[in-house]
Amino acid sequence: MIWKTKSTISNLFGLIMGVILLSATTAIYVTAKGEVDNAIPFIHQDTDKLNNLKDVSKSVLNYDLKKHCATDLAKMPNTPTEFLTYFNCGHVSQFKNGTVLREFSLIVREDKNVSLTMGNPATKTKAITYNAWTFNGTVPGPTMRMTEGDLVKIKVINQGKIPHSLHMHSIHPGAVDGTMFSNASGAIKPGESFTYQFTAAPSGLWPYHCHMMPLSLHVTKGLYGAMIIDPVKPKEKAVEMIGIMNGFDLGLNNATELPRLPTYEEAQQIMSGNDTAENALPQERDNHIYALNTVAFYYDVHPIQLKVNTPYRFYLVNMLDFDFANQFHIHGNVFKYYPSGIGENPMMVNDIVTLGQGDRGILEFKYTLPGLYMIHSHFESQSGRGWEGLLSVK
Ligand SMILES: [Cu+2]
Repeated sequence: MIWKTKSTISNLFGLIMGVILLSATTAIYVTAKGEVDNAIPFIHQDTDKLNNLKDVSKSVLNYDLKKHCATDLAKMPNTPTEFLTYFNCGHVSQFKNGTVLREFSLIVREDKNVSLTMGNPATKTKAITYNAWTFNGTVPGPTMRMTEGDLVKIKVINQGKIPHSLHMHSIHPGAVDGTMFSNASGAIKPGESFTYQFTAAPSGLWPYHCHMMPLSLHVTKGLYGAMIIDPVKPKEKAVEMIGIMNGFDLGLNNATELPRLPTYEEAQQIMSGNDTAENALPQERDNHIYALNTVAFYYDVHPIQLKVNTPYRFYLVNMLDFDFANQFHIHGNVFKYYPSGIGENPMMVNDIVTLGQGDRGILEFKYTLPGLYMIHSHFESQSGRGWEGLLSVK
């Protein structure tokens, strides 16, 4: 009962905060200069292999269409709403033996100012921005999508000042594991690149992230994203979305005890420290802002639009660092849950799932009753600091 009361207060507080933070601008992924960076190329093509390629078959193209693959590969999602349905299936080609080749490029930068709150010009509340490290300019990085059995090449180009790497969960050779024990793939020097090559398997939902040490620094700074390996046999038709639960450590020395966002002034004071060097880790690390897809309370102000009697498939990833656990709780409904997105039979039917660091799964649900429904972490410390939103079902 006590928990329920606290949670309700938290939710109300969050809703009020979300409305207060109503923003005039929706661009969240901005460059240091303030403009949206759409100029980053996402694809690369291995021209050496062109002679062995044939036209991509219709069945492959049709499946990509069903998977809602982005058609303009250079266009990046600019808001958490756009991020929900942004799936990048890479540059696709096909070998004469039928194997599908998917090529991706990820550019690492250490200079992106990402908005973590929305700000409100009416109340002169400025958005809190964070100097992030990014794959292709956004936090999280692009959601890469492929089919089990595809040959995948991910070229990682390091445009930062320190070494970075890419570690994909899923099955792959040790040589492309992307850690300090896997030679060239484990540390790409500034100005250099490395191409990670593997055959996509097994089908499921997999996080990817930089694996340089200290790991928590490279992850919390923003170098992570999701990779969906689809089964050869398509899943049942559903509207699909992706949500990555994340958080940001602002280096607060005297963290507020209340589950609320830091003010802009607090954040400015806090982030004056140098957090760009590997040895600059603060003594204690904690998250002061939590979110689904980076921006605190974003979906309170911009509810996720759903339709009644429509099946939804929600890819959920927990990329939160420092906290042992994170949660996804849905109101007014239940979901089928598939851990890691693997298998055809759900593990459970529930309205809440608790995930450890790096864990993820697929949620499938359908609303029959219209209305506004909350989604949030059931931990008050997380929902009160930004991880909550609304589903608007019509
Ligand atoms: Cu890194």
